[in-house]
Amino acid sequence: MLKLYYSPGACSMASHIGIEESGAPYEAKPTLIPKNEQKSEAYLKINPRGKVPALQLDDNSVITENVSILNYIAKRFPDKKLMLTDPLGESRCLTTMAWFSNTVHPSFTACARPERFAEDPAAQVSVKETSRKNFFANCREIDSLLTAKEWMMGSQFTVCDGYALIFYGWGARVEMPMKELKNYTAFKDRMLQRPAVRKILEREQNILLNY
Ligand SMILES: N[C@@H](CCC(=O)N[C@@H](CS)C(=O)NCC(=O)O)C(=O)O
Repeated sequence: MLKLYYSPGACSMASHIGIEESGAPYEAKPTLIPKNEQKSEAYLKINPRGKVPALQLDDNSVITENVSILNYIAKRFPDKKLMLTDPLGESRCLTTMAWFSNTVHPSFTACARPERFAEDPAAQVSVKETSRKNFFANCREIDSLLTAKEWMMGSQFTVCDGYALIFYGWGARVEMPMKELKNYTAFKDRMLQRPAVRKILEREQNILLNY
């Protein structure tokens, strides 16, 4: 059976929602960041980078990185139509997920963990302030990408949507004015109506259940 290693509230929720939406049987393996379990000897054998998510396949091979895990899930369970299949549509889906991974997520990390980006405490204050602005600017861009759209890719729900939801929750967690972002907020409300999404938010005790 597929095994998904995740930590509640972390970026692994993108893959968690993706696999739940696929309808495939899988085992959810909590790997708690607050307890540093992602750095345990056992987990480093799964992902030597010590990060969640990781997806372990039946033959024990492991896929890491949300973009790659989500692409794999969409391709392995094509009946669920979790990715656009025409070449341009697929590229657009990957483009957005790559941007989430290489820009939006790191802007939040720099805001939450400035010590990873500057050793000097005074510089950390500046890193935190700047990255907080950068992260919210990225959330505004997501809001504008959702203009007149039901889902990130338009009328079709894809694996990109669970990924987009994470940043809304992170912004809420650090008390950014997420409700000002009208398209993003309406999208969040639509996401919460999906049984698979709700199930994962409940399993992870996500802030968005009561936001
Ligand atoms: N680009 C990676 C990022 C993975 C990542 O940074 N995961 C974080 C959680 S959001 C983590 O495991 N952090 C633990 C640590 O850095 O010790 C992906 O999208 O899968």
